[in-house]
Amino acid sequence: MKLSQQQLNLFSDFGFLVFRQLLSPEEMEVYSREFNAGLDSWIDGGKHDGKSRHYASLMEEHSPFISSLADDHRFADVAEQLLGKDVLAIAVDGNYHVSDTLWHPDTGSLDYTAVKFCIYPDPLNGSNGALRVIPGSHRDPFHSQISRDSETSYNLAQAEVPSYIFESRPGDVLVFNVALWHAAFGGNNSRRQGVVVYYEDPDTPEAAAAIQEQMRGNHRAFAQKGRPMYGPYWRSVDDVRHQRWLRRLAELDSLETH
Ligand SMILES: O=C(O)CCC(=O)C(=O)O
Repeated sequence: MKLSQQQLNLFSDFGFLVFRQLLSPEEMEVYSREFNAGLDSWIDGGKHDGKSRHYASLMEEHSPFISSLADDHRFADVAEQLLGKDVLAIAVDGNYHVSDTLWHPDTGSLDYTAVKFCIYPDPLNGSNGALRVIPGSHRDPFHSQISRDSETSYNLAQAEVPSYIFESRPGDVLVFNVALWHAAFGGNNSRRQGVVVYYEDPDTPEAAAAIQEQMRGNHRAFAQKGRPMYGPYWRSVDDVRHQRWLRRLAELDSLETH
């Protein structure tokens, strides 16, 4: 899938892009089924209690279609074009979100770039938990100026902070630069969100160090769940690009969960 210059400009300046109906209704049916099977397989007792956020990897045998999206040209090729270079597929996972997600970016470092594709298997709007993003907040100085405390800084409730609201139907996908500030308000207690995440393949010491630091955090989260981040299913994918991702992560000492 080849992006137009306009799409690249939009992503560069505003930090996100929307693809309407990137996944077909038939694909979303499979997505929805595998999503629940994959997430529930990580829950003792097999059922989300709706009390706290649950996230789990979807890079396993319970969710082969979802896992394969990381290799799919609609995602991997697009990530390469958005970052303008080779990328590394880092994560395919899913969340049952509970209530609001407050404003935050996904990275503490602007030394590396990365993108996150968000897939919501249920229709969402501004009042029931649609993702919101602050356009242009992926770049400094704006990125660092934004305050998490909207009440004190802007005299605004979190949900009143100026933003783009991603109203979506199943099959719509939003991709954002992980430095972009984002949030969601008004969702129910099992709001489903799937993601596919790619980091740039680093070619400076600063980017490599920032990625290694981020990956240590990622692995810690899996270690707490008692599982490796990258299991046998993900490692066995027979695809040249996929195997390069694994080799490169190993070189960066970021493949194994210790
Ligand atoms: O609640 C949401 O939909 C946003 C989740 C989020 O913060 C993220 O994907 O990084």
